Amino acid sequence: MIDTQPTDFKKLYKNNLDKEVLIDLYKKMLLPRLIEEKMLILLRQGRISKWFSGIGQEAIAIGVTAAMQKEEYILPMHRNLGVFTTREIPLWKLFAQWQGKADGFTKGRDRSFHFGTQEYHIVGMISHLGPQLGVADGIALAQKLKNTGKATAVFTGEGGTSEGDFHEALNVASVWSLPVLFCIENNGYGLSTPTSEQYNCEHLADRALGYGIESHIIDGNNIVEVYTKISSILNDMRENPHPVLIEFKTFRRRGHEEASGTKYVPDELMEYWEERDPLTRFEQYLLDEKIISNEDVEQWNTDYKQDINDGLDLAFAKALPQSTPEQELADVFAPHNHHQVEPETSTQNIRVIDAIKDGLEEAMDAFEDLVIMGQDVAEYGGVFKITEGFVEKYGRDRVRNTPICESAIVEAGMGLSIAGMKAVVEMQFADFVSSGFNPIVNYLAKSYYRWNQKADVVIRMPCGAGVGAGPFHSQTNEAWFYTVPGLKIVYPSSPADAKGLLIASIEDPNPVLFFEHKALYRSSYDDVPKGYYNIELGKAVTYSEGNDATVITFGAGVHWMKQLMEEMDVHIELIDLRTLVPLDKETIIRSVQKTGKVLLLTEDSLTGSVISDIAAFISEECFEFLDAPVMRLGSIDTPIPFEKGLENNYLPIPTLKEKVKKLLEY
Ligand SMILES: Cc1ncc(C[n+]2csc(CCOP(=O)(O)OP(=O)(O)O)c2C)c(N)n1
Repeated sequence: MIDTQPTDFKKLYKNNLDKEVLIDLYKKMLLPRLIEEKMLILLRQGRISKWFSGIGQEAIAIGVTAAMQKEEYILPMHRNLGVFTTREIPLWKLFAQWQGKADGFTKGRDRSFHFGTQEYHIVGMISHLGPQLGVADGIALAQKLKNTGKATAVFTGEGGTSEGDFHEALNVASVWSLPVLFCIENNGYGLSTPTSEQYNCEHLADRALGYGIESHIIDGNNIVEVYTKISSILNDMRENPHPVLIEFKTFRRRGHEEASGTKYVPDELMEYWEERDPLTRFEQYLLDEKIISNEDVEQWNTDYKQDINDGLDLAFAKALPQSTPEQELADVFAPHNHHQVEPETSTQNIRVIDAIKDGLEEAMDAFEDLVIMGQDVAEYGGVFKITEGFVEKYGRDRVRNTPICESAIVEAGMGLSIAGMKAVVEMQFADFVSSGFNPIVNYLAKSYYRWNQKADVVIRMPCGAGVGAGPFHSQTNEAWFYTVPGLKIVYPSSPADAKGLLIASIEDPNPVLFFEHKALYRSSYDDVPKGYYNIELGKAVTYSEGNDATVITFGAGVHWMKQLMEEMDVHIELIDLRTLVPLDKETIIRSVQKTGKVLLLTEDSLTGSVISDIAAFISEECFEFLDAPVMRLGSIDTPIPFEKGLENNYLPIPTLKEKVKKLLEY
């Protein structure tokens, strides 16, 4: 605990700031304090549902925000009301957000401070706390690449520092020298957990040493210290981009959220920090120094209370969202008009792997704001050599080796998108996406729906079995994402499709998981058009016309079926979905209505697979046209074994012919 000698205010607040600045800082702290006091009344009256109080911590959010430039991004937490008020967001708009009103920042789709606003350069948190630390890295990376001389500030509680995101984000910021101000508000408790059970070092700031970054401990209850020290640190960061870790010592004076109380906090501790209240103590100093008068204080209180009441009246009068499922669905993805670019007539006979490389190169040429990030993607060219030669052509700024930290890199991709750039993130193997799962399904997927912020990130996913690589290098895990609204899923089976679909995925401002089948990388050849062209997402392709049955599949399944059809004398309509989200429902319905029999084939374990869902859709939509039950074939429900024979038994290849016969004979 720090000793701030509250009696000697002159020493405590020693400064050479102008009088106007001191008054401004005081008023900036007064406003959120008064808002909070009002919120506590409303809460008791049952007029708002939840409140995470920052009373007693205001000096941090306000000191940092006041030291930042207006166009510099801040990523605050749930107790940082002062960030929003200092950026001068209209109060009614804030209140409308908290009440879930249509005119709030999220149109009633998310609560409290879970929103961002480009207008005010604020990017609010998601509930998971840690992910925004990596997002700040991405924003700072964009600033650095564009040479804007701007810093980015991101907040976390001391509890949030225990999350892996914290470690990953600090490490990346250090390795890449990103101008991120990491602000830890160490307020004594994470919900009910005291610091002694949260971490085991004296100061969290000490951790910076391990990351090779600068750090400072600042009295978070002293607005003058926060403002002056942060101002000078930021100036230094802007001139010479580098990350800095700040541990602000403070205390959470109210419950984690209002309803949960503070029973577990010893009285002496509460009293100690009450005496060190950042607002009343500073007020006393300003009064003692005759910088302000009691009349001033009274006047500002009256004015602000009036502003708050006016804002509340306005917000209460605002309408709740009136929406329909159609309108909500229309806001899951950022709008994107596909502009067809037809392929050139000249072609080259190349493999899937070459086509992906070619497509990536075309996109890098077309979008100068596109950055590729992944493990070993720079000089080494990635483990599959897809980006070989890219560093020489595009430079290391745009082709970035990353530490092994899938979460932080996905988050950094999100940050680049917030700052107006595009990102392609290469998972070394699709299996490793589990280490970056949280930001994909909770941040990227929900961003546009929550506050209309696009997540312009393509995640490349080298996937699939058939290469004898065992349980952790062979999965085809598209189903993990299929259930999450807000993600597009693309899964080509041929070189020409891979190139055109990859380019279309990069053009699309939405998050796209782009699956690349490893077994097809070097085995599937095609005449692939040269130059830039795209293939619209959500359009299946029908490989063969037939009346006997329909087989719907994607990825390696297309090749298994093509091979089988060469062996069997059958008239099957083979549909390659190519894109799972959006799904080409029209093509599916049209074909099943025509043939009356359908088999859905997947490489994934059958239970919970994407085709299981499509099977349900077909049953509902095409029931009257069916002459046989909708059939499914997938891998068995085990992990993917390593040994070739076992892997073969796992896959549906040995049983495919029987299944097709069964369907045809039904
Ligand atoms: C991943 C995740 N785990 C748990 C929670 C529940 N939770 C929300 S806030 C919180 C405590 C956070 O403590 P800290 O980071 O110190 O911030 P403070 O609330 O003290 O400001 C917890 C456990 C969560 N939101 N997300």
